[in-house]
Amino acid sequence: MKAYIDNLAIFGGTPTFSEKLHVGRPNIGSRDRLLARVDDILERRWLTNNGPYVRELEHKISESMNVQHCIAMCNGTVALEIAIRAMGLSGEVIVPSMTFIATAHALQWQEIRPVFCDIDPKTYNIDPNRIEDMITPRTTGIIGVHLFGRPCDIEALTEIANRRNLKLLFDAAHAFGCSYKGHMIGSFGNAEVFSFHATKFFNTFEGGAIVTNDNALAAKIQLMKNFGFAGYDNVIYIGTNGKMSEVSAAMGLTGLESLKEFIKVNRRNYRQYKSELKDIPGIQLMPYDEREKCNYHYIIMAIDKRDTGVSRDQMIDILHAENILARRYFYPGCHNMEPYRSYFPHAKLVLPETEKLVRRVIALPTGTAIGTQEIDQICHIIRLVAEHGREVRERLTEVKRQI
Ligand code: T4K
Repeated sequence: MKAYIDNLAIFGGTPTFSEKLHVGRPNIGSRDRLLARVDDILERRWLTNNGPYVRELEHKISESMNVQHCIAMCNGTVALEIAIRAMGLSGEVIVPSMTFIATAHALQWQEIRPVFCDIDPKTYNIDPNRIEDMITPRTTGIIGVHLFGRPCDIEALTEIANRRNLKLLFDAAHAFGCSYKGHMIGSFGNAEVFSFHATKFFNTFEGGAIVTNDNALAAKIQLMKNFGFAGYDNVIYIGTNGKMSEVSAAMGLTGLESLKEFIKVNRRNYRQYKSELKDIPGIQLMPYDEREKCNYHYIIMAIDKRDTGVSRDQMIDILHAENILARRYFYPGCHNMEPYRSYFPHAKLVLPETEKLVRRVIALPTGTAIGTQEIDQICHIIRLVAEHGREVRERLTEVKRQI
């Protein structure tokens, strides 16, 4: 372990890790079970188009959430696009800017204007108290994002949506396996959308799903994800290709069998980070509500530069030099990226909390690819830097001057 800031890799020391530690290394279940399923697929010669593994995965997911319908998709972005279209959203839709760009793009792709709403700094989720100010005659819906797996204020959002006659969709990309007031995420709003991308705690290589209790909506989504085909040679609707392949479903079914283990490891990592980062001035770990079901997939640390002496970006540079590839999820916020930055140059004026948070947070490595020793070393570096923040900052300025 490094005892002095002189030993930090950014100042010429040897990096703590010889190989890069990533955020988002995939969780992989039993290889034997997966390969047996792949063998089955090849034997059957049924590779995609509503195959038996896709149907089994959909059934298992809807059952686990107590939801009527689960429609598996090729990825979370296409699932969002299809859900938005099937729900009939148009004009303007209110969304947080503190999210992955796909949430906004899924709207803009269909020429629907995302109207960015600020977040609650305590939850990092869309602030229900700010939504009504953003509603105009063109508003047709709200998309809540359960950011980092922590549910939005679903009750408040549902109340606003009902009262103002708006549709309500949840981007639940991060919230597979999480609950809200004892009910699994998946059964709220008009529909909820999951991502099963490789970097998510539960993955199908690429993949996603829409879940809903609305029979008519589910029927529409089924058509839309398969070009609008209602049978051979019979297209009755505009559609696209959103289908999940059998090999992805095989990965999903295999992952489901290890889901409890993945959560156990994530929870162990979270608790270790929580205990090792506690009482460091200016460092706050994003807490999970352990009374609910959580997947503990994201380890998010917020930095208050006034107390640590170093900024979030300086901390990132220091960690990267140690081969800890921490990420700035979701900097700089959708409203600061194209095309939104050009379309709505003044959006930041109504997003003060988002503007602050995107400059403060860091996602740290976790998952089954990270061990307790590695977390120990990561926390040690963070503590060393934060406790010598002023000196570190001065040295960084010196180094910059010399370049
Ligand atoms: N809504 C929200 C709120 C989302 O967060 C997302 C996706 C979506 C919607 C859309 O769902 P999808 O269409 O993606 O299903 C990643 C993911 O690509 C993206 O799925 C995810 N959110 C987002 C939060 O993270 P990047 O650009 O950060 O990924 P990338 O390629 O830098 O990978 C992250 C790290 O993971 C890398 O440092 C290396 C590691 N990695 C990655 C892959 C793909 C591996 O070790 N193995 C791998 O196979 O976006």
